[in-house]
Amino acid sequence: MDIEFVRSRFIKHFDGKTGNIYASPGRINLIGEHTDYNGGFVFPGAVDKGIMAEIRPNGLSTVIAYSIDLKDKVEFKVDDPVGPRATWARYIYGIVQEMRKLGVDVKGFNTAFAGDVPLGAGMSSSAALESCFAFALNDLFGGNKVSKWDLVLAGQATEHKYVGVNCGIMDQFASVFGQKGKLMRLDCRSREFEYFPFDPKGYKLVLLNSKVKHELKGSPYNDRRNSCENVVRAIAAAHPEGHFETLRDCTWEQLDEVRATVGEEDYKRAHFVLGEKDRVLAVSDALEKGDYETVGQKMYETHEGLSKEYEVSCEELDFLNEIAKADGVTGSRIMGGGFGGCTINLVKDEVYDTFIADAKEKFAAKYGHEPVVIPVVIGDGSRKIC
Ligand code: GAF
Repeated sequence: MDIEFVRSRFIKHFDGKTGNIYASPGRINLIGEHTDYNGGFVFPGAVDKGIMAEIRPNGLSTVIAYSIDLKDKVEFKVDDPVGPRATWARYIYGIVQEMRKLGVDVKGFNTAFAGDVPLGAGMSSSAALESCFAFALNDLFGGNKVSKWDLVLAGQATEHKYVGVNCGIMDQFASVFGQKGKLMRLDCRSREFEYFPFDPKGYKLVLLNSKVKHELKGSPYNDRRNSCENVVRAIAAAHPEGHFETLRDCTWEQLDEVRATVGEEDYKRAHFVLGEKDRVLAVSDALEKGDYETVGQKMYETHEGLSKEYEVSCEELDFLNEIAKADGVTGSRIMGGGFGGCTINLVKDEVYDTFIADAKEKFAAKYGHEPVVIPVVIGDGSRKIC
């Protein structure tokens, strides 16, 4: 992302003065999908792509925001009870509201921002936007008194209350806490996490963007979460002596006990989540031993579960997964919420070129366009640039 590009647009669309520039990344996730809102584990890392925003307090009580990519300008009062209609502006509005609740005296500001995370690719462009503004407002108006975890939660609350996606905490966590060259294993129940340096010799991580637009808002994402919560409620009712908050607190046996009560669909969803929790732990062990074959095998298992049990795949992503398998790619799976977006692939150097060429050719022959190849570079989290 080019600082001069953002600055030139900020100068052009406002009064010629410059402000501070902040950046926040999108994320990848090695494994641990749909586990965050189930109290499980995730394994994300920030990427070298994200959102960059220039911001300058304007002495008013109005936020004037310009989206460079969409060429759209929106204004709203800091204390407006309703907020703007445009979805992109609601992320900024939500962050303003949540930061005010955290005691930050947010005043009016001008901002122009741009992004290089592909939209709808499942790389969390929205979390990048939320984290960028949460970090910036904390710096500009809050003397950096708000903790990083509260910035994460402000982003999540924005999704829930102002956008309507009942997401977990993985994306905002990765965007705020990311570190160059490191993945992070986060326990979403305790919020404890560890950094894992990730530089697998002889392998590459690459995303293939199917360009099927993934859109969580109004998607069955919230239905998946509801299914998981139904199962927890059923298990809690069957075990009044226990304490069950999320599927993390439930065992395979308890899940089987309530199978008839919850029905096959909810059962399948929860079955995937319990399996995914175990897979993340297996991957952590394998990474510590440098055993990338096991990492890859678990990635394929996750894909299978996301496709058949959680049912968040689509034809195009299953097709990319099949090509990976046929080409001897070590691991491949849908990444992120699903319903489109990317596959993430762990590829041995010696099969990389063949795989990429094959994926482009076969996908284009079937769907009329090539998938976009995005080599993964693990970058830093939210930061002030200047
Ligand atoms: C989306 C959500 F925003 C995350 O919280 C997470 O649930 C993910 O889908 C699936 O793992 O990115």
